[in-house]
Amino acid sequence: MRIKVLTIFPEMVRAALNESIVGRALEKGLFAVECIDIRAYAQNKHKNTDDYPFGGGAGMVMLAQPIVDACEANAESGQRRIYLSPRGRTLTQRVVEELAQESELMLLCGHYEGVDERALEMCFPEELSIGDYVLTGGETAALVVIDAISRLLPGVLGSAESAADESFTTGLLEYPQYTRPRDFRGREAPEVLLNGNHAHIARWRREQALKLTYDRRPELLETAPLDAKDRAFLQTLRETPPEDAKKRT
Ligand code: 9D3
Repeated sequence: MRIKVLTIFPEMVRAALNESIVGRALEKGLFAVECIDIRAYAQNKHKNTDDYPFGGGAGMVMLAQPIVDACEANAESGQRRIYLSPRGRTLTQRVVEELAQESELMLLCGHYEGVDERALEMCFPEELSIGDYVLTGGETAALVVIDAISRLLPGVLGSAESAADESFTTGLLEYPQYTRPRDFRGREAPEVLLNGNHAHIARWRREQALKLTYDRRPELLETAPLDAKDRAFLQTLRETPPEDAKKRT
């Protein structure tokens, strides 16, 4: 897959992509990201990429011309073009899975009060939000999209990591994890994890995942695949009064 990111902050996007698992995957050539500086396509002498909104109002609007020129200069056949925008459809793992099937993506990062609508009509038929909160611009949203896509591409995660794609394969929140030391400042790791009974460990983890999901995201239990044992365990939770609400959201 190749992803082209149109942005007025190409160095911000590049810097973030050089780190961690995404950075390693790019180094290995498992996918490619090209950051395209919209300002390089500005035609006016001050290299402005924005102007005052027609009709008045707060803030600035990104000019159509540099965006459309940047898009046309970087078009590829079969390219899927997406404008990151708070008014887009919301990103979900299902959308990420769909995007991970594409071979050519172009992401437009907006700033100021938005982008001249004509640039969107001409080049970006699709809009995508990463959730209902307000960012300063689309760059961090593009990074979220790229991060989520990258971990689905072949070879990016180790086989162990990808097989254990817990909350989206089990449909439940993940069980708690512990590592050394056994006793951290008087807090013992759960005994069941230390004695090596793998059947007990698997059941304990499953029940922890069920309890966390029951407490925090009960709506997930309606779609998660559950067996008779799971249902029996959930019934015991429903019959037990809640003792600790502090971790609830
Ligand atoms: C005046 C109305 N504002 C919308 C709530 C204007 C506005 C604010 C901030 C328009 C764009 C932005 C910058 N945000 C993004 O570019 C963005 C975004 C977001 O803010 N939330 C969730 N997903 C995304 S994707 C791009």
